[in-house]
Formats: sequence, structure tokens, C-alpha cells
Amino acid sequence: MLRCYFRRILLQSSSRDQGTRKDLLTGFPSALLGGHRSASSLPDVRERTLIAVKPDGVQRRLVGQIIQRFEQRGFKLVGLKMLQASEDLLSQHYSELRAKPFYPRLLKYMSSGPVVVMVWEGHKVVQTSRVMVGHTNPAEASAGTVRGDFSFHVSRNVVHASDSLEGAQREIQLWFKGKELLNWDSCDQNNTFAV
Ligand code: IDP
Ligand code: MG
Repeated sequence: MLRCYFRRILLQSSSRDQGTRKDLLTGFPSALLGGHRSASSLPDVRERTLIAVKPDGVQRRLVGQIIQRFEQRGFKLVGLKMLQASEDLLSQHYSELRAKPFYPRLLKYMSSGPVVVMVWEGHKVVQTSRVMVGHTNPAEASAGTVRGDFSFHVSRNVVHASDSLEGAQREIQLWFKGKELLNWDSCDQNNTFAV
């Protein structure tokens, strides 16, 4: 019921003003959030995260298998593109790691070829996708995770996943324009969650 109400408002709002900026993290118009942006007040089935297949993953033709894992888990793809990331974009993306000794090598690796960036949506998608991706160092990543199944060294760990709600919001805004993300209704939603 509540979900239908929110959906109706969302549809009315998008048809009334296509130019209104939707909240990139939740898919909800910013105005609907009423200034309450704490994680607990967000409609959590619309939580969003940024996943990227890094240049090694693209070169090794792993894009399809990585997408498949998120699809089969039940998450919803709301944004997807392939690009050659600029140094400027990567330095913003990895700004917290600037002081690390591996930072120059990391930027060289990430700009060595195209990446495929995606935004996935769903209940606790940030936390769940970190588990699906596995430990930063593939040598410590569990089998069954992307890194645990497809890589063995930290310098080539195939995939990126946002590590927090705040990180996801920042990264989605960095990599995507609002109009590149689509709000769409999935026909299986009654079979993947209930509120
Ligand atoms: P995360 O990708 O699991 O969130 P972060 O600590 O945020 O891990 O590091 C970002 C990326 O930097 C890693 O995914 C990996 O590509 C690279 N990286 C992290 N630690 C090392 C290291 O010790 N040597 C080389 N590259 C590293
Ligand atoms: Mg990280």
C-alpha cells in the first residue's frame, strides 16, 4: 500500500517535471525525502550502489558473468555504461587513497582500458554487493565471491563496489548524470521482496 503510494507520487512527479533532479542514491525525487537524508529514513528497496568492472575484468571478458551475478541475486540494473575513465575522474573516485604508495599504479591500472560502470538497486544492495564482490585482496577473498572466483592479486581485482551508503551516493553522482539512471518497475518484484 505504502509502496503504491510512493510509486504514484514518483510517477506523478516524473511526468510533471522531467527536469527535477531525482535523488541518485534512492531513485526518489529529492523533494520527497523532505530533507531527511539519513540512511534509516530512506525507502530501502530503492537503495543504490555503484559497481564497476575494472579494465582487467573487461579485457578478460568477465562483464557478462559479473552482471549475471547481480541479476540472479534479484537486484535491478538502473544504469550502465562503458567508458575510458579520465585521470581526473579516477582521482576524484579514489581521492581517499591519494596518500597510499600504490595510488599511482592504481590510477595507471584503472585508466589502462575501458571500464563498465553500473548502478544496481535493491534492499541493502550496498552491503550485499560488498559481500558478493569479496575481500579487496583476492588472496583473502572467499570462493563464490567475484574476486575469489576470478582473481588472485590485489593489483588486479576485477571489480569495484561502493563501500557505504554515503560512498555510493558520492560515486553515483561522480560517474552518472541523473538522466542516465532509469526508474523502472520490475515485474518480479512481488517475488523478490515484501513489505
Ligand atoms: P575496495 O576496492 O575493496 O573498496 P580499497 O581499499 O578502497 O578497496 O582500494 C581500492 C582499490 O585500490 C582496490 O580495489 C585495489 O584495486 C587497489 N588496492 C588496494 N590496496 C592495494 C594494494 O595494497 N596494492 C595494490 N593495489 C591496491
Ligand atoms: Mg573502496
